[in-house]
Amino acid sequence: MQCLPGLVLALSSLLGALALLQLSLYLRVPSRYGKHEERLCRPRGRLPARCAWFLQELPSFLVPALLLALRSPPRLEPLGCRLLCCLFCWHYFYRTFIYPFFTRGRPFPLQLLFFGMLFCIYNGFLQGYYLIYCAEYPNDWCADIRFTSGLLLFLLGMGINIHSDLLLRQLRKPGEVTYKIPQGGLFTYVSGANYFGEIVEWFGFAIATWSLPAFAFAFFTLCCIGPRAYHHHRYYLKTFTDYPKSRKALIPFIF
Ligand code: NDX
Repeated sequence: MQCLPGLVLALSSLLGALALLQLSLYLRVPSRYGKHEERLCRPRGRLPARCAWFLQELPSFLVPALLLALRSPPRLEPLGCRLLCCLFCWHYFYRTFIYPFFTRGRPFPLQLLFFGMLFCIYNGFLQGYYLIYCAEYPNDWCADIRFTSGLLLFLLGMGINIHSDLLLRQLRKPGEVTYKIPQGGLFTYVSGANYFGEIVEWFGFAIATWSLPAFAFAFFTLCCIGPRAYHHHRYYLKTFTDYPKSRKALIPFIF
């Protein structure tokens, strides 16, 4: 396989367009899974959360891993390329093989699962293809301020995301499906602490890779889970009269 810069540009632009479509669809009405589903616990047309999240996220790990394995001759240099590709796979290893097995979430709608999988194939291909076949970094990229600051942001965001997902999980006993007020960690400041972490993580990745595909994905993440954080916030304010009034939706002290 060769690098086709036109393909990278076209796929990144389409990802940006999907982000805008996502924003226009879900700004007013939240995507219908989890606490925003209208009819709850209807088993038909749904898959248990563990199975659904595993299947949905698997292509994001598998596609770049396959591209890496298929690359001939193997690309081992420069170190920056390898590290960046590993960061992406590391996140999706967690999201595919760890997160689903601990989730206590509600069954997930099959229709959204289908679109989610398509999205993960698309994005896994774009990010993997770019990093493995196209990206060119100088040998000292690991010492570049963009790489180091982006990596720090990525790690910080990932830490916030994993910790916040853990706090959410601990709100329920096994088998429970009720919603409670999240407490602790960054939830002290925002309703969408896990989303804030994920957004910081992917903007960190974009800065570290300094690439169009990664910026397009960070923008998509913002347009996808940013509105969802806002809808979560409204849901909490409507449902719990004692919900902390100083808590913001997504960005501490600001929004
Ligand atoms: N999966 C990313 N678009 C998505 C699934 C939906 O990873 O057609 C995007 C992802 C997909 C989406 C994906 C892509 C776009 C799609 C969309 C559906 C439609 C849309 C395909 C791929 C589409 C167009 C038009 C462009 C084609 O019962 P429950 O499940 O609510 O329980 C929850 C629990 N919980 C609580 N428990 C007790 N008390 C409370 N108060 C609770 N609040 C929540 O915690 C869950 O078990 C758990 C987490 O819930 P929630 O709602 O906070 O997070 P969730 O949205 O489920 O995300 C889980 C994690 C989180 O860390 C988040 O950052 C990450 O996944 N994520 C999620 C979505 C997208 C994404 C990351 C990204 O874009 N990077």
